[in-house]
Amino acid sequence: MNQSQVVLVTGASRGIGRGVALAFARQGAQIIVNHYQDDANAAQTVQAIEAAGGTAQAVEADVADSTQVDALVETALTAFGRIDVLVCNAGICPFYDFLDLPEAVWDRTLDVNLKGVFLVSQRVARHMVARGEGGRIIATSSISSMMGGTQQAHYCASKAGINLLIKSMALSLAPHQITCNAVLPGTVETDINREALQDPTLRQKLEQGTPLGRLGQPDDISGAVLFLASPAASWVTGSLWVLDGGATSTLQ
Ligand code: NAD
Ligand code: RM4
Repeated sequence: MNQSQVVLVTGASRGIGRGVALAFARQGAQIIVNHYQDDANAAQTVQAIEAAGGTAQAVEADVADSTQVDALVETALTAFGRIDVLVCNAGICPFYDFLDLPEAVWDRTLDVNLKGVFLVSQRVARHMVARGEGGRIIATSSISSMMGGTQQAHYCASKAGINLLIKSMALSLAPHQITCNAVLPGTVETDINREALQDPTLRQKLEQGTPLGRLGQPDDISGAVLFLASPAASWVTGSLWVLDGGATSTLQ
């Protein structure tokens, strides 16, 4: 049923976005692999998608820049004719304590993580509305949208913003049968936290705080995204889906 889905995944050159793109590829989807300054990894994602039976094109664009976002959506529509599913996944997490947090890092984090979801979703939603066949928008939020972090005030604020942006979009776009949902991953091992996770104390604390006993991998997230893009989820909108091995269900 999903055989011919056209899927735009932002931040798909590596990590969770690559995992999501590959999961769609295994269903034969056509995928736009967005990234920022990550050509070599994006090329590898495209190769892996093609090996898995999908079709893909890499498109560099900074999701925080409206001109580049316009070009991204135009390129996608020229290449594939339509966008059925948008996965707003691009994100950054520069670690700084609140007292040392530079204004420029606050601005950039909010611009990429939150404004980026707004810009890409608005452009793609306008296309979906004009096309009149509904659509799916899925954002990668985080459990950090529900809990603070000593090194992550800016990141937590950006992810909390995504949650209510998604719920508000769900209301505006429901008349057009465009569903809007977010997944909220716990700690997933990717480049975003690779250095931080080299600290054995932090790693042990995170593992012990996860009832299922291990950190996440990109494929622990992609199944939920596929479900939200599937016909089975046609009545699901405005939902925030925690995927964290139980980490936010325990006080430990
Ligand atoms: P990652 O660093 O491996 O991948 C980030 C991706 O985003 C890359 O493809 C990169 O090119 C892209 N990107 C960065 N800035 C961009 C920009 N300005 N414009 C377009 N693309 C840009 O990290 P990841 O862990 O795979 O993160 C993916 C998403 O998952 C992020 O939104 C992150 O906040 C979220 N997340 C990650 C975790 C985790 O523990 N890894 C947990 C919860 C949520
Ligand atoms: C996530 C998660 C973790 C961290 C990443 C960078 O959203 O909550 O704290 O690994 O952010």
